[in-house]
Amino acid sequence: MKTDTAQAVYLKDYCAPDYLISTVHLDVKLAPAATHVTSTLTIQPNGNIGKNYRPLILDGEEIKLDSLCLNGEVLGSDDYIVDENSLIIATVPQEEFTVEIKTTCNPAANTALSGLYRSSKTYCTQCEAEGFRRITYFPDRPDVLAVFTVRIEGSTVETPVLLSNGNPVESGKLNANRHFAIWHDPHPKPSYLFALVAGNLGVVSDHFTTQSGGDIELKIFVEPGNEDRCDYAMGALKRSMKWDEERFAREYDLDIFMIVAVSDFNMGAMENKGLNIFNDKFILARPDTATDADYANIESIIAHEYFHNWTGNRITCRDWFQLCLKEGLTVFRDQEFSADMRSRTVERIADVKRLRAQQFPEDAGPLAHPVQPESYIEINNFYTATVYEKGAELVRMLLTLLGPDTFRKAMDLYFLRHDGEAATVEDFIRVMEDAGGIDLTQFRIWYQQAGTPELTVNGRYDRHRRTYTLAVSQHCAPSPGQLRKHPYHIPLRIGLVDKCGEDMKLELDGKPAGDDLVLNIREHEHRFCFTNVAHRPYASILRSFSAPVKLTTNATRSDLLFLMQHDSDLFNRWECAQTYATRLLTDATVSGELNEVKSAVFGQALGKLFDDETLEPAFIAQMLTLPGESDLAREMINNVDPSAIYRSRLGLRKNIAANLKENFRHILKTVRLSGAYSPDAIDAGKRSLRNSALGFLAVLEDTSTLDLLKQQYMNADNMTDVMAVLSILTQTDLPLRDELLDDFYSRWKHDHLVVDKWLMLNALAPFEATVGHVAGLMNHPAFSLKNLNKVRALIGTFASANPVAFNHPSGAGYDLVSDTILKLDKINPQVAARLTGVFKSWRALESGRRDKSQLALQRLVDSENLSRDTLEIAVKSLD
Ligand code: 0A1
Ligand code: ZN
Repeated sequence: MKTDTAQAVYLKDYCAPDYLISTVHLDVKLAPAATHVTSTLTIQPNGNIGKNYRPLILDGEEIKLDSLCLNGEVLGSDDYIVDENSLIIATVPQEEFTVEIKTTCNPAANTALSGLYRSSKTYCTQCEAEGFRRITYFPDRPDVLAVFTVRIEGSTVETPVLLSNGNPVESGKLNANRHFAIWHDPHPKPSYLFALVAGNLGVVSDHFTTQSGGDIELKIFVEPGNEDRCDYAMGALKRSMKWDEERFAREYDLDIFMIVAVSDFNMGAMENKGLNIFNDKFILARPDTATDADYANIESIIAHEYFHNWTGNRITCRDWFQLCLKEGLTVFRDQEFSADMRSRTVERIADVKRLRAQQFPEDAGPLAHPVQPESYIEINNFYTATVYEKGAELVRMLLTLLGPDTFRKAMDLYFLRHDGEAATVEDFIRVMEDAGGIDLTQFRIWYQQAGTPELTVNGRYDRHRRTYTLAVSQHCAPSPGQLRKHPYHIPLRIGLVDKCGEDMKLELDGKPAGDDLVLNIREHEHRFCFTNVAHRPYASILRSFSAPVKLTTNATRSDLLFLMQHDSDLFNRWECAQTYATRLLTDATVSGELNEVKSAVFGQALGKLFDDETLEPAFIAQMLTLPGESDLAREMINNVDPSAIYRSRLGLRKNIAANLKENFRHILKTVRLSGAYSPDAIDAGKRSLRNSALGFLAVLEDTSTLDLLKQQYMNADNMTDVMAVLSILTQTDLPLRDELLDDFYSRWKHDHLVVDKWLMLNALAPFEATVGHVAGLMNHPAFSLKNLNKVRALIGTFASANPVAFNHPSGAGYDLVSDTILKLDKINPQVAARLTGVFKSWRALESGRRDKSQLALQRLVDSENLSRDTLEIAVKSLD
């Protein structure tokens, strides 16, 4: 294998650092092509090294060493070795000593966006996971925690704002239009949490009073002119701060909390201590430029980064194999926050949809890896849905197993025991065991085994004995490097619903068991016998999706239709609708024919929901959303023909639209929004229901609906309703589609975030001709390969959200994407590698497309000088 030459890093090889750093003084003199950095480190040997004397090895990459002093003495070139990746000083004192390192880096040439780079004219940094070594030589590993003091010097014209972590200490003017600022962060932190920002930025300020009375300054920095788009982000930040105090008793711990929004960023955002840096699409919002979904993302990503202050920063990771310790836990926390701010059920549905769309295919394909991997080649490739989303599900299962009160006590203990430390997943589990008084030995398997467990649950009612028996079995298919799997400890939440739709009082083997029960599944097979069951119940299995498994049950279609109406667990009502539709659509895709009767019955069941006034509009909108094409492809397992799936799904939408058109018209008349636009969850839910109704009516393509679409586009006072019209039209080839898309572009071509939406809309048209159209757009002035948000909007959307066009039978879609990857790899390997992940399900395709996607991947592997990042993903995908 070609990656054999690249060194893998193994969890089992972890060794504590030889040297610790207590303080870092950084002096950064900014200039675009030559920024000078002086780093003064106070260093101590870690423990008694004794006779096994160790050299001091510092990481460094793409920087030039200018000079080196040890305890004030200049070192000559014989005293150290510098190579591409490190600086080694062979002999250092065995008591505390200082090292002063002078280096130069080139932010203007840094297109990888790791280390110090420029976004427009703003200097900014990204140090997770291993970017700090591109700024200065340092032990760039998360278990070396130091107190940082940073002096930044720059031009008063280009960089009037100079920011770093912690609290401001001093600032002042210098000669020749230069000035400086000094920042001090009292909390010891690993280098990956270092940040520096300098530029000409506008600022929006506010403050927050903590529960203990501390006054915290809050600041959001943006490009001048964008200050009017920060209100929602600021509100979200304050809500996050309050929530973490109320829910987890976590207070903020510096005098100031800052967010900077930049338009060039590898990921969504970064939790640098006291100075979060964001991709600006997750900060900037105004009703006319951002959709409800954008607002919801902003709220949850602000919360996520803020929550990292405790889960990630105060308690950090010992090494990168512990990534899920901070990420899984923090995703869990942001999900809980969103559930409290919005509708718990709708949030849960969104979380599970995301898990299934992003993590399940990862777990089922060649890139499958455990939540805690055992090895990696490039750590940046391990910021995955498995670590984040499945990692969050594992924390949620612990909450289910411990119960809310005990879980909270366990979290208190975690903060108490590990504050200020670089901790491990094992530390976290041990805390859960100690506080919960339970044995989680078997539960640990969730962290170690890749793959999605398949759970089969079959219920059988015995009328004579009045018993209901659930036979439960679990199985997990082999994944790369793991052929045999141990059984998991699965918390299975269930209820039995009676014929009136009420939860039955459960009796398990003659003993009362409540009405909502968590069964502990630990073996390959189990049998649970419910006694004294008056009639055949409707089994509601895996309530609230209590474990990240693939569930198969023997529920009949009429069971599903009944539970869709009556289950007290709203998540499962949605799940039953999804299961019904999935069965219908996979059958239709295989047979080439949609069962009209079953479709009509399903439509009627959906129609009944409109009469239930207890249901929130946002929930009904979710019920109306059919499983996506990729969801269906995943269910079909192999021989997947994306065009056939698309046709069956459209067929069912047409059937439902025809059967429910009066209901949909009624929704448009009666579900009304009054007053000015508000992004709150209730109004957003109403808009999503209205737009879902409009979407169904649109597949009928009658002139009255086209008029409605045009009217809504023209009259809308918000981007949600505008985007809804355009997204609906994107699914058609009506002339109105091009007319409105052209109008949209000419209205918004000055606004880079809205232009991204236009690129996405263009990438989504589910027609084979879209391949050529997307290729053409790569030459449009709106597109640039150097701007990652543009690449993600056009090429990322095309490859991950348009199965029909990406999987063009000729292979043209694959070639377009692999050509782009090759070009992007030279600019930004991290993002190129991420894009390569779109090929992960190639093996499931029908043979023609399978061969062509394999060729596209092979072309990547065979190309000269591919980065380590992209090579790792491409090679593993082919394995
Ligand atoms: N820790 C951030 C995500 C992040 C990860 C890696 C990055 O660069 C390689 C940047 C950001 C978070 O979880 O939000
Ligand atoms: Zn995170």
